[in-house]
Amino acid sequence: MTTDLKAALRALHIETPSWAYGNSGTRFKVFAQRGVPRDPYEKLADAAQVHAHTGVAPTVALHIPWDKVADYGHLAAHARELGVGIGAINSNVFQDDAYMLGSVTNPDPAVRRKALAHLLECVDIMDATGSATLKLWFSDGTNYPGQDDIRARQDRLAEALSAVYARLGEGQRFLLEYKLFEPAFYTTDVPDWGTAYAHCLRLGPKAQVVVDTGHHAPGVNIEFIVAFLLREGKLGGFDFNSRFYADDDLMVGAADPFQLFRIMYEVVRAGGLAAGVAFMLDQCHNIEPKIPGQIRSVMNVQEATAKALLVDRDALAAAQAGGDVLGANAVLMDAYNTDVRPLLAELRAEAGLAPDPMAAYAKSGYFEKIAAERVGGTQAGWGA
Ligand code: RM4
Ligand code: MN
Repeated sequence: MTTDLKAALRALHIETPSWAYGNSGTRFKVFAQRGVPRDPYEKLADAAQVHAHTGVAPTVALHIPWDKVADYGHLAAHARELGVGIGAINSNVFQDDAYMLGSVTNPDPAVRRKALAHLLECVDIMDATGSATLKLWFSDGTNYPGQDDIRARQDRLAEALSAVYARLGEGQRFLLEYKLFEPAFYTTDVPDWGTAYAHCLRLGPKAQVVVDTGHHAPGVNIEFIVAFLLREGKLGGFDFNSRFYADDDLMVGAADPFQLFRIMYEVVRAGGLAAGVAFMLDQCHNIEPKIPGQIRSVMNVQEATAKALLVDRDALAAAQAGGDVLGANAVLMDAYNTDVRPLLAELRAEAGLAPDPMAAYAKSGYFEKIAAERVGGTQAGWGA
């Protein structure tokens, strides 16, 4: 194996979300699991385990207010002691009663001011934690035709985004996330990548689009979106997860590892591994254990990336230029069908890690320790 391939895999960093470690569920039931963190400090300790065993998950995304603490500088210092750093700050303007008719696009200016104040508070938290990335997802939209003025809501959105943009400091950026529906069912104010892209384009280089892989209609070609946004310098990052139906938030690479490979190939093709693209997970482990769920997800992204890096680009270009449809397809499939697990095991061994992170975690005794220690108190959840 070439040293370039290994260097690229070593440089791949996958960010895990604090909310993956807490209890989550569906609107029918949230099942409590043993050993689940009771506060953001314990979530960071769990995330540090994922990094300790995989070696490629050095940052953790926070969600505010789920991860509200009195002193964010202290939380960031705690993360550093555990060997991890604070990644993206995720804003939350979807769980307050005031937001029933929207947050930044609400017809009531007082609600819009409240939502904007929260977004600006998230930038303060970036300053305090050293985070460079703000993630914006708006549940805003309408349920019935005529409910509100579609165009006016875009004006309100643009106004809020430009206020947040103006507040960003040196080296900070925001990522605007789109989602086709849910919780709004008639119109969504940021329903697709085109809407997110248009708003970001107007604002400038500190505004980029984030692609949550679960936020598309069935059948949408996500790798096309990725290729397009990368070409325009507007792909800020991913929220990785997988879906069978809608926004399922299952483990990335579980539903469709081939799609993940095709996405990662476009990233590799565009030099996106070294272009500041954030590779984040946005998942909820409802029935599976959480820390192993994150470890498995990180490994799935690594495997897809390794396969994407294995694509023989020269052979592919030659087949494409010669109009060799089946030959070109075979080049991609050869890479996809390669078993990269031995290569990744070797890479881990070279880094002083156990070759199988799942087994190493199971053997570590960490789960038994947290299950015994974390009794009493309120387990963290996703706040719904
Ligand atoms: C949303 C969106 C956001 C995530 C929340 C929990 O659907 O994907 O990225 O923060 O869910
Ligand atoms: Mn997301």
